Amino acid sequence: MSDEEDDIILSELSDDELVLQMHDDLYDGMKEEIEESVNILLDRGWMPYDVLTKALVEGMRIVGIDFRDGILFVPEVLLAANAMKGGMFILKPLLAETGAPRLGNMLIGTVKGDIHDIGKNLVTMMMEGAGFEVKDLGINNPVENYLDELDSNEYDILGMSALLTTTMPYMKVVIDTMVEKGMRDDYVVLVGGAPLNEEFGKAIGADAYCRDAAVAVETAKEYMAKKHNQMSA
Ligand code: B1M
Repeated sequence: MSDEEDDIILSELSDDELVLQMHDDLYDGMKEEIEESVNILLDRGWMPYDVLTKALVEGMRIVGIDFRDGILFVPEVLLAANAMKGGMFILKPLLAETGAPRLGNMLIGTVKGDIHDIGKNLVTMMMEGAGFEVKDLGINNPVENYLDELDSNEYDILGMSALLTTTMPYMKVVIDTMVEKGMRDDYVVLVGGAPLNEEFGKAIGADAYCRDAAVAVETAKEYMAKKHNQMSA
C-alpha cells in the first residue's frame, strides 16, 4: 500500500469519492476497507441494493475487464472476490430483511466444472430478500446433486449458474436428464451467468435466462404468480 493510500480516511470522502475508492479497494482486494466503506454508506442512509450494485457489482465489473485483458491474474481476482464477499456478507441480512411472505422454494447451484459463485450468491441473497426460500448447492455441481436434492425436498424453481463458455453447456445435461426422468415439467428452470443469453436459455430448454439477480427475482415472481393462478383456476 502506498503512503498516499495510507492517508485516505474513508469516512471523510463524499459519497461519489467513496464509491470510486471502493472500486479501487475491490480491485486491490482490500476486504477490511470494503467492509468499512459498506458500513459508511449504510450509515449515510444508502439502500443496501444501491451499495451492492453501484459500489460492489460495478467494482467487480471493472476487475473483470482487466482480468480479461491480462492485466489482473487469478490470485488478484481471488482477493477481489474475497473483498466483494466481505461486503456482501454485511448486506445479506439487510437485503433479506423485507418480512415478505414466502413466495416459493428455489434450489440453486453453479454447474459442474465451474467454481464462480459470486453471481449465484447474489441471486440467492436477492431471492431471499424477495421472500423465496433458497437452498444453495454451492459450486461445481454434477447433475446428481441437483436431482437428488430436487427429489428429497419440495421445490418450485431450479436455478443454475455458469460463468464459463466451457461449463454453460452442462446446464443442458441437467435439463435433458430431468426430461429423461419425466420431472422437467415439475419445475421452473431459470439459468444465468455472464456468458449466457436469452437464445442460449431457449436452446437448452430452460424456462428463462436471467440477465441479473433483479431479473431472476422478477422472473421467479412471474412464474410463481402463474402457478398460483393455474392452481386457483
Ligand atoms: Co473467472 N472467468 N475464471 N474467476 N472470472 C470470468 C468468468 C471471465 C469472463 C474473465 C475474463 O476473461 N474476462 C473468464 C471466462 C471466459 C469464458 O469462458 N469465455 C474467466 C476465466 C477464464 C476463469 C478461469 C478459467 C481462469 C484461469 O484459471 N485461467 C478460472 C476458471 C475456474 C473454474 O470455474 N473452473 C477462473 C477463476 C476465477 C476466480 C476463482 C479467480 C474468481 C471466482 C471467485 C468466485 O466466484 N468465488 C473469478 C472471477 C471473480 C471472475 C470475474 C472477474 C468476475 C465474476 C463475478 O463474480 N462477477 C469474471 C469476469 C466477468 O464476469 N466479467 C470471470 C460479478 C457477479 C456479480 O456477476 O457472476 O455475472 P455474475 O452474476 C450476475 C449475472 O450473471 C446473473 O446475476 C448475477 C448478479 O447480477 N447470474 C444469474 C449469475 N448466475 C445466475 C444464476 C441465475 C440467475 C442469474 O439463476 C437463476
